[in-house]
Amino acid sequence: MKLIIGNKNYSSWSLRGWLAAKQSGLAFEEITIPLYGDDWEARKREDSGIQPSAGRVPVLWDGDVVVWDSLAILEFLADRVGRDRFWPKADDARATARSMVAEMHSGFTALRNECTMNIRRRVPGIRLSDAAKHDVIRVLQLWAEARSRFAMGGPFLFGTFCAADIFYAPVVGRFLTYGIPVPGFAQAYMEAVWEHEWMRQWVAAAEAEQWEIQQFEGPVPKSSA
Ligand SMILES: N[C@@H](CCC(=O)N[C@@H](CS)C(=O)NCC(=O)O)C(=O)O
Repeated sequence: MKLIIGNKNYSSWSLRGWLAAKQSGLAFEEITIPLYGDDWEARKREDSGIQPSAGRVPVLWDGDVVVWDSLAILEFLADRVGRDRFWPKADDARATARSMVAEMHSGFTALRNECTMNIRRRVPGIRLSDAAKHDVIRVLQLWAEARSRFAMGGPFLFGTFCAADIFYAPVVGRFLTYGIPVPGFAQAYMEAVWEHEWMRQWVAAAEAEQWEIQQFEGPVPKSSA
């Protein structure tokens, strides 16, 4: 299998696809392509690896079979190796995990737009719009519910590392980058994610990348509080 991803520093959907590939336990070759460089628009048109996704990453190739979009990649891999590797076994936990993943995949637009993933960066004290503040509160509510109801077996949302952690890992990065204040239970969860072996690998690679995307490096509005 071959997984095409974007810059590890900036590409949150790539991180999800990559963590899903790691979680599958299957061997895969990883190809990183720099997003938004001078030749990006041309590459989107011409690179056959990312044509099926109209130039978006991540894209997974399994021989001639192609699957794009982080959630489709995760589900494709779950079909290959078994659902239990990705999703909690109990119906109520799995229903909650699936709902949380779907909500992340289709929502949280304000948070995503105002706090773009930038693993290397630390700019604490960002001023968020009301919509983004609402997104932060919603994330914390979801984490609290998962941790209090289903996380008896470990430090992650549903105990052991699963699809929900894969989908919320970039949010952990965003909270760290922009210094979003969180309660203690969330801090402990964020530490567990950041210390996970695969996250350490991803962060080290992001820090080693030389590419800079200027549109994601500009000043951020600061909170006066
Ligand atoms: N819904 C897609 C989103 C993929 C996506 O927007 N990827 C971004 C990188 S994080 C991208 O490829 N952007 C390049 C572009 O749109 O030109 C997924 O879940 O994979």
